[in-house]
Amino acid sequence: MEYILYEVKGQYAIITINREKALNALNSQVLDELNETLDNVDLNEIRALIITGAGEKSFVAGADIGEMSTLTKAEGEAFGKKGNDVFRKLETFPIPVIAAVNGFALGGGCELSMSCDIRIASENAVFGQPEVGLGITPGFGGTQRLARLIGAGMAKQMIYTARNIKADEALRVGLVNALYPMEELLPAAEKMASGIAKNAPIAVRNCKKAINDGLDAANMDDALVIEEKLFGDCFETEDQKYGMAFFLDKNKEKVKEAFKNK
Ligand code: DAK
Repeated sequence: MEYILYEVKGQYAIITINREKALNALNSQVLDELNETLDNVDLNEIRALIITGAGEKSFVAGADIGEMSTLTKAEGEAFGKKGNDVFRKLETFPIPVIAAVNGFALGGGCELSMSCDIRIASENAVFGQPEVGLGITPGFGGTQRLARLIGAGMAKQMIYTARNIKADEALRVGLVNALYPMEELLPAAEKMASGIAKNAPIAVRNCKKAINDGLDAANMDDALVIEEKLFGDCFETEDQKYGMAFFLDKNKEKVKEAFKNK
């Protein structure tokens, strides 16, 4: 692959958008390679993903403006669909995805980060949806995900004004969970990913699905039915049997031994 690096680190993996000369802007090839990378993640081994950008200046500075500048209406729609499909794949990916936002996250870059489960950022990060300044709407889910994440009022302000916000404001409005000096960002993401990977994998996956599907449900009653089903689904798994036996049994070593090869 030309623009995507994929590094497995035990039970988690790091995807790096590697197009530093163009501030990791998303052209069709980057989107295709990201899609293929996700298809090839070994879900029997990998329990969490991190997505970041190459270098120390930019996570992703948006969709590739050069490529978009000559698109026809039909091609624009196809490009939007390509991005939407891969971002939705990420959003509904069975395992948690952490965006380690290391600089500019503009347009499609902000949208990419919002398709991830968790966003943490470097102190030099800048977020924004500058599309209306370019004569277009956000096209990779920005109008929908930003409003859901930070509320309609602040999302509308960001999108209508096309004003970028700095990391501290992104933290204040809840667009990111935490800020780190650049050199501490990836280690923090890795610590979080390995912490997630230590927990019961079926339960973690079911939590992601319950939260996502519940947020899309028509009402709280439907949402709670989704949770009930995914809660029930955890029972009779080795993870559930082990987790509860380990808590209840005074002889922890015996429990570890009994479940060693399961
Ligand atoms: N696309 C292509 N190239 C980009 C780029 C981008 N988005 N952002 C930066 N680059 C390239 C620059 O052209 C430059 O290339 P060279 O001139 O060196 O060849 C190189 O990266 C370094 O950038 P700068 O020289 O501009 O660096 P500065 O530090 O001066 O400025 C910047 C950094 C991030 C403030 C600036 O590069 C910038 O404003 N970039 C554009 C940011 C932006 O507007 N991004 C949003 C793009 S719009 C849709 C589908 C998708 C979308 C919408 C609709 N449908 C089909 C419905 C998505 C839209 C977007 O994402």
